[in-house]
Amino acid sequence: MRRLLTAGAAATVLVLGTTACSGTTKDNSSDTGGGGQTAAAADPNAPLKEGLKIAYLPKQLNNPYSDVETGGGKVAVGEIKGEYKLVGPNDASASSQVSYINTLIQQQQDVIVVAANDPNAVCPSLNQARAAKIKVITFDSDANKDCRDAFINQATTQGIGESLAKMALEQAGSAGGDIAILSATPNATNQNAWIDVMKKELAKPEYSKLKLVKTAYGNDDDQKSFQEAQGLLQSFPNLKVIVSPTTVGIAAASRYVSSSSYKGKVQITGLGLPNQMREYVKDGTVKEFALWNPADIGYLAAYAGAAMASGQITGAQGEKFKAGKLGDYTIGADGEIVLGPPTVFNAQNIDQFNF
Ligand code: RAM
Repeated sequence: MRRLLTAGAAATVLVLGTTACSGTTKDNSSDTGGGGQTAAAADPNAPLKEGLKIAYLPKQLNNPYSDVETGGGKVAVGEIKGEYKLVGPNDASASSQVSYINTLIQQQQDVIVVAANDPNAVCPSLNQARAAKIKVITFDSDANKDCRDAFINQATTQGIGESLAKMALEQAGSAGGDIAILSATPNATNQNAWIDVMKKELAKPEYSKLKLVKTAYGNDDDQKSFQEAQGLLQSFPNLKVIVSPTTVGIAAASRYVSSSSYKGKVQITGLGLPNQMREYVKDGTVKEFALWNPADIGYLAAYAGAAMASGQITGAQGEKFKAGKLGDYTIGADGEIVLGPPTVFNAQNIDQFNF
């Protein structure tokens, strides 16, 4: 089987799409930054402020992915001697985060780090926060760029979409066939952006053997994702691959398939947490999937937020800042900061990862 990457080292990485470090430093006084508001000039030598109140608002609290992500944030906030806070809804529905943002404004947080459940539903509240001088950093799932100061993207959107399509092609085998997507919520900015790239890839001649028959939504709810996986398999008897670009969906689909007659006949791939997927890789249900280290996203977001709240950066393209153990980062177009390339996990390397 053709591998996406050369395996061997602990971190097998996919280098796809563009990198984070594009752009050169511009005259910040004339730049409006990622948020579309006129920003004060950045002072890269300003000291990092201590005691910053940095609040995390993930898509939902009861998701192991969010736990790892915000765990990394907590470590970074500790390193920079800030005050860490974690709040969030129990479901990832479009408007579930609004009341939390309003409370964080009242509490006069310095930075809100948010994974938007919907790119627009959170915008009025996020802009109220910015009007109250709170820096808004999106991570994982972006909001509309007019209502945040910077976005921490886990990898390039293009790279993630391409890797999902490539893994589907590999897992479908030489004859190809029907594939389906099991996504998170219908509004999720991140999954929708990845699926858009994936569909563009599937339209290319090299993917002509694959037919996307359905995109189902498990809403990042374990039970609903399990049922949706079951429904896809029953509705499409010729299904070869389920691609799930969500850690909740891929784990639920794998659990269903691993104890069904579809095991070995239908492949599951997508984005998963190694600790949740290990048993399905070991029992042969899953051959490969991808992800990044979610802890690093939360960690990077804290440093970006602190650099912004300290006046070192404004969110303008080309600005640089330091992110502790992760090293130096440069802000790209539209206030985007890219963590790095994703890793592909398989039976050979999965035991080298613990998250
Ligand atoms: C789920 C969430 C999250 C996404 C990962 C891959 O945990 O939808 O937003 O980034 O999957």
